Amino acid sequence: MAAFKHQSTCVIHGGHERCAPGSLSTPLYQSATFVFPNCESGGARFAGEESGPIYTRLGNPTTDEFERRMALLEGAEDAVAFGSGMGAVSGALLSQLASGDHLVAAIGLYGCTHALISEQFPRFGIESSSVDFTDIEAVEAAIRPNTRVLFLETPVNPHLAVYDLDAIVALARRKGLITIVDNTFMTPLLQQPLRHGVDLVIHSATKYLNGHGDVIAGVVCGRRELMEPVRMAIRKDFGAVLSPHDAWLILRGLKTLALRMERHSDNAMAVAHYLEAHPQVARVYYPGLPSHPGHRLLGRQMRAAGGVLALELHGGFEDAVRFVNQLKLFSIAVSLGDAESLVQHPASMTHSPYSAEDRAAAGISDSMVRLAVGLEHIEDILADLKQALALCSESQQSARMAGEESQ
Ligand code: 3LM
Repeated sequence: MAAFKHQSTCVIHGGHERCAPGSLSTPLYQSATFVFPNCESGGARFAGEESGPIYTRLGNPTTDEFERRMALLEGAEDAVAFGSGMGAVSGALLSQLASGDHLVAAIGLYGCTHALISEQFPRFGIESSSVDFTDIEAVEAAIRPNTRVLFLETPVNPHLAVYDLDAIVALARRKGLITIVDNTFMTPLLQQPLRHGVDLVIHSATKYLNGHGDVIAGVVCGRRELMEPVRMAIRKDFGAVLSPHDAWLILRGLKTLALRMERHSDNAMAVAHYLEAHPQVARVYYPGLPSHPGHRLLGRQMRAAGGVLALELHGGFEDAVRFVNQLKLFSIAVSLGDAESLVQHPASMTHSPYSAEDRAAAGISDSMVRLAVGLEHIEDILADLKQALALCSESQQSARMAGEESQ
């Protein structure tokens, strides 16, 4: 695979092989199966003795280009595309774990990942412990003789805690464990976990990689020896395959990833500063802010802080709901990484699969609001936040006055 000096070139050209008619855009091979020139050739392809497509669940030329581009961007030997981010999360984990194994997972993971690990895996004899990965000694203490994997997101969905990849990899190597990192919030443009020694990297490609809110997809990246079972056992036999049309859309979206990540990060940084200085805002969670404990890792493992942030208002839960409902430019929707700014309430939406106790232990309060800052002009974004906070303050004041009158 051709390597490029700059990732901003790789997002456009990485893995592209020009086909005979010379089309600039990657051709879409919207075909479930592929015709063999003869019977011997078909058998040779199944035996891995001849290259060439067989059947789209096993590989497809359009999807292959997405996988080559992702491998180049993450600095991996190979990448395997999945039909969703959860397909990639479960695929990566199941490629490493079997009945009787144990994994240590970071507290505060995307809600369905938490449900997969804590509710589904025990049905198959896979146990887990949930630990704060900012405390490396606690991670070490949770490791058992049957532990195989350390699993984390960094920054964490939704409260943006940042975990130290170098420290976690050092511990994993000492203990002979596999590290798996969900890099969805950063993309390889802002963070490349494999370069820190992580073994497997996952993305929900639904988010920034595609970037246009019209695809559900995932991808796993890593070295060939670990990717072989992901491709040939997990995706082939479990079948969470990506549609070639969706791979084509992601390849198109990827071309602007460098520009988009810069704009998302700049916009989110400005929003974080604005909110941190606002009297109605109790707390802002964004690693770009010097007040954030993960800020020290900016520059060392993250090139920028990305487009997602969380906040809490002084008024608590009711104020949070009022604030979300008052926003006009921000759409009330789960997901992130789209051109449109989105707002959601983690406790009742993305992180509702947690029990109330698990959510509290993971640091996800009922009054937390998550913003996925989009690509709109920053003045329009700030104006929307300002008007929503002003309306919240007005309704707080009238509620207080009504309370005083009734006394
Ligand atoms: C969300 N997250 O709004 P898909 N890993 C991470 C994620 O954030 C997600 C996945 C994996 C959200 C989705 S909630 C119903 C909407 C860090 C998804 C799973 O399977 O492609 O959705 O990815 O935070």
